[in-house]
Amino acid sequence: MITVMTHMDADGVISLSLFLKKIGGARIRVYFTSPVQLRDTICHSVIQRRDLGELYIFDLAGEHRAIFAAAMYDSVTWIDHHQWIPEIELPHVKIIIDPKAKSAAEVAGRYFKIDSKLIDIANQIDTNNVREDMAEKIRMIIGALRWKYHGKELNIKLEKLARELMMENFSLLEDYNEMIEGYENWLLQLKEKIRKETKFFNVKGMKIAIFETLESVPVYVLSNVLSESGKVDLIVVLIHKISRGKPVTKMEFRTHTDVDVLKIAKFYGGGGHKKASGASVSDIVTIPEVLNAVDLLY
Ligand SMILES: [Mn+2]
Repeated sequence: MITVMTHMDADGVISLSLFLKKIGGARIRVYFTSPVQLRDTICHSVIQRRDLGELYIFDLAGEHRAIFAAAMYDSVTWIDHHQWIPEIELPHVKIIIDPKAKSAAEVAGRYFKIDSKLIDIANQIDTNNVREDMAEKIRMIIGALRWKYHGKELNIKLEKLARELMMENFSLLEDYNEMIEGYENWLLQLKEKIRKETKFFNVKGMKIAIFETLESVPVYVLSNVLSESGKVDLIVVLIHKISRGKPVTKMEFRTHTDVDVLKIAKFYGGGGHKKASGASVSDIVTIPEVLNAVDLLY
């Protein structure tokens, strides 16, 4: 059995669709995860299994510990477009990275020699430059699924969507309309909250916007709302959560300008790329602390 680990976003879902197309829709094990959780996801996936077989990883930046974890599998094909250089080389772990590609789906399409309308859709969504209704619809469906479901259930729903997209029969997507409506109502309230609660700062001539929240939010929505009142150099989202009885701060970084947001993500032990990055810190991260970090790094 083939195992796939892919990013829990539109690019990750579409990369999976392309792979499914490549293997004729065969049954596989799928895990949707994030760069920060990748190593844990891999470790979890090997428990009580004898024949690990092939592992495919899409749209997830890694580091040496994740590579070593992946290396437990018989062979690994790792396709990504984030800005990172693998620290170790192993003969059975093939890592294909193209940071110039607009999406991992683009790299996957080239690697598997699959041409599909889905690649352009992934490009539009991943660069937050949605031009077509179908791209907007797919982005809304994934946002709505992540809003409505969690854990195993979300995993099943996202795989189902990837299989529907694989067929490129977009009329199937009409079934999501009702859920999208509920999600849109929630989004309206979120936008209101963003306009009211985002705090602005100026450090070293950089315009910084910080939004604190207790629940995960679609970061592109925040970025789009903030752009209504001019370009922001550094957008920071602080998501405060409790995990296993301890505080965790999930951080997201974006920019409307040329500021390299990968730098601050790395400072907090995270990753991503120059325009979009994130980190997860096992502690409470406060606004003054972030501003200090910006002052130090830029
Ligand atoms: Mn991507």
